[in-house]
Amino acid sequence: MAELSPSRRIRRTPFSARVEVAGVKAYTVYNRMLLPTVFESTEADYHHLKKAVQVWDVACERQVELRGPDASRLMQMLTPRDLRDVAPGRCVYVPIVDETGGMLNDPVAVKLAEDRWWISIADSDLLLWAKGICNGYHLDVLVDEPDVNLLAVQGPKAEDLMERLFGAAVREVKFFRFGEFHFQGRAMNIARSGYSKQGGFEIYAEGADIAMPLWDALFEAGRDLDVRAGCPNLIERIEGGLLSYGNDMTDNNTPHECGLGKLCDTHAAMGCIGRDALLRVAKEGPVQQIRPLEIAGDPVPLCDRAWPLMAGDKRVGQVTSTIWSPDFGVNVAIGMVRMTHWDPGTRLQVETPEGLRDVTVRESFWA
Ligand code: THG
Repeated sequence: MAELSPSRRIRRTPFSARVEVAGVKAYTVYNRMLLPTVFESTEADYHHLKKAVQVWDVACERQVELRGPDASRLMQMLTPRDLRDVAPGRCVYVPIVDETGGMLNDPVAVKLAEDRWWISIADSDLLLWAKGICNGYHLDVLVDEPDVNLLAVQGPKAEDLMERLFGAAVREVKFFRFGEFHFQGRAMNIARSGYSKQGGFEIYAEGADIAMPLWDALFEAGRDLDVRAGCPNLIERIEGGLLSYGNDMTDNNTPHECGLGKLCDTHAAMGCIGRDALLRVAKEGPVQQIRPLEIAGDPVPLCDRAWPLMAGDKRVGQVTSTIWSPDFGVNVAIGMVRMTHWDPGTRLQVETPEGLRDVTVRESFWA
């Protein structure tokens, strides 16, 4: 493939200079910002992630800040997840939907205070939607994108590394909670979360000036732990069933189709835009849903468009994420499958760019 021409429209992150020194080999663009995708190779990065610790520049997961007396009210308007019992100090994975119940984003919402949230967004312009709702409803909330840059520390040795910088208390942070820690006199929120199933933390670094000192300190402290620069790994995330907005689902899908129906409490989520639309699908149930799929044969190419999923000559869905898994010795995949064909064990075929392949619907994701 051709190279990506750099320009102001494609934002660098405050970590990009270090990412490049670390030997990044490929980037994608996410929220109009650079996101590394490969360092050594996708497979080498994967094996290392599963046994050591990596530092990921995920600053492209921008924060949409809601601040003001109506912040929690606005947050609840954006999502069908019931947020009434969410206390400050918690992170929540929330589907964000439009007036038709279509998915606009699937961020992690960070509740800083009753009147202050950070929405850690996937790849869509949620800032514009939030500003539009805020202004249209005359809410008393300031909506903006603060200078917060997310750095993830992922892998089985993440705790050991984090303790060296932030002290033993970091080990006490529970899954999807965050606490305030200090680095070089600067306060930063650190959550137990991240886009991998290997465990780890996410550091919400405020102020671009602290980014490189933080990066350098992690590498300095983690030398004997074999700390390396990494990034969300395609193999590991498909094995773990982590969804990718824009790939596995778009605004054409409801949360129920994405398997996120369990996060929706459409009755309780008063004020949620799209509540009426979702009450209908919640009652009837979805007619298609995300499924883990196994593709037979040799390694398939990466999926950069929806591949038709066929039962004979009938189209029954699509495959949207694929890769060869070294640990499981099969092609792991994620797709959207019509209800007539979504039972585990169902045998289908997929039209890859290199021809037809046999597919089996799986019971569960691999990891
Ligand atoms: N961390 C933060 N922000 C993010 C991501 C992240 N923004 C963009 C993108 N990733 C959003 N998508 C996801 C998808 C899955 C998860 C987090 C963000 C995730 N899922 C857990 C799982 O499926 O095992 C648990 C979720 C739950 O509590 O139910 O972690 O990675 N800050």
